Amino acid sequence: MEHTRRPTLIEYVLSQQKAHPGATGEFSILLTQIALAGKIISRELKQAGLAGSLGLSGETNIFGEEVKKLDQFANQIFVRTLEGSSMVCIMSSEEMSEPAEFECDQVGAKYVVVIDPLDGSSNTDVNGNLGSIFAIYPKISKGPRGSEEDLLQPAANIAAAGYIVYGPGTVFVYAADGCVSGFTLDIGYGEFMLSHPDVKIPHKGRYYSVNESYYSKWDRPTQMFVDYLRGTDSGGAKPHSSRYSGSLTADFHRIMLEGGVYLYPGEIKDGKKTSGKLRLLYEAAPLAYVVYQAGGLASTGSHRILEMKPTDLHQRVPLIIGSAEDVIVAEELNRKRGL
Ligand code: FBP
Repeated sequence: MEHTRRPTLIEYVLSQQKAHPGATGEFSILLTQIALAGKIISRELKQAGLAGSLGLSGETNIFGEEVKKLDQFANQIFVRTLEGSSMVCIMSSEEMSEPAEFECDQVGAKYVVVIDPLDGSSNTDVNGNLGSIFAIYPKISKGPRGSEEDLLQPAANIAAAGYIVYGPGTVFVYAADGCVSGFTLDIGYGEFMLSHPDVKIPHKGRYYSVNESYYSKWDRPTQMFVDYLRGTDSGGAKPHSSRYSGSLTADFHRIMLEGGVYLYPGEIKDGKKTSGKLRLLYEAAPLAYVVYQAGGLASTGSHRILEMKPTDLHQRVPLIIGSAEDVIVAEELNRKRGL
């Protein structure tokens, strides 16, 4: 009897690379380096309660947020792993106020990476789902060194993007060349094995993920959209079911597989609408690229995330992301209410 087995991540990436005759393999190595960081973080999370890595680090970041030990650990692992790849000239992280530049010579590092090393910080100490989010851009600036110009590119320029979910299992999902594929970590092999080939998000969804405790602070179109999702104002359409885990990555993964919409809207403060909590570069743009490759959409309500040109490394944006039909309902409500 012939024993077949699933391809590993590197085998799959190399098979996809055949579609690019000029490819040098650097991109494949970089993707597997990011997966390596995910394996190291996954192992640390699984024993964090025993290893003393739960709780606060005692430090505060430039946004005045208290930094968790695991946030710091995850960030350090990504910095070290990306530097070690010698494929990256500059990287930026949600956990770092300034980008990190890596030694690179004339010919070397032609990639730029942005990351949210550990998403879902409120879940770290309660064994809740967590995630990492990444995007890889080509270097566009002249000269050997990377610059802010390389980091502030629109998501449409992304070469590949993805996320890692740390839940009951650890799943690595990446999008490139119009295809989204998922790999589950086989802890026996220590390898990510293909488990979700060619993911396509359902056009219309079953679930919605939003922190409804902010309802009173939202503008009218946002409230009307959530009323529609709840079925209280959907003209009899079957309501979506509410799921909010505290981790964008975990909620997004469910929506990618089963359809629906995640939103983190802005709030009305002093008559003005804020930009919400999520970062364009590290959260919204990478996931917008992934959902788009799978047939979904990502919007601020009035602008498509993929077309947005970032103006600041830590810029925040309202986010509505998921099944195309659901996102379009939200955009239409915004358009109708003239916002
Ligand atoms: P972090 O990257 O700091 O974790 O922030 C993002 C996030 O944790 C999302 O994963 C999650 O959906 C949301 O914020 C939860 O925010 P809130 O507690 O305001 O609902």
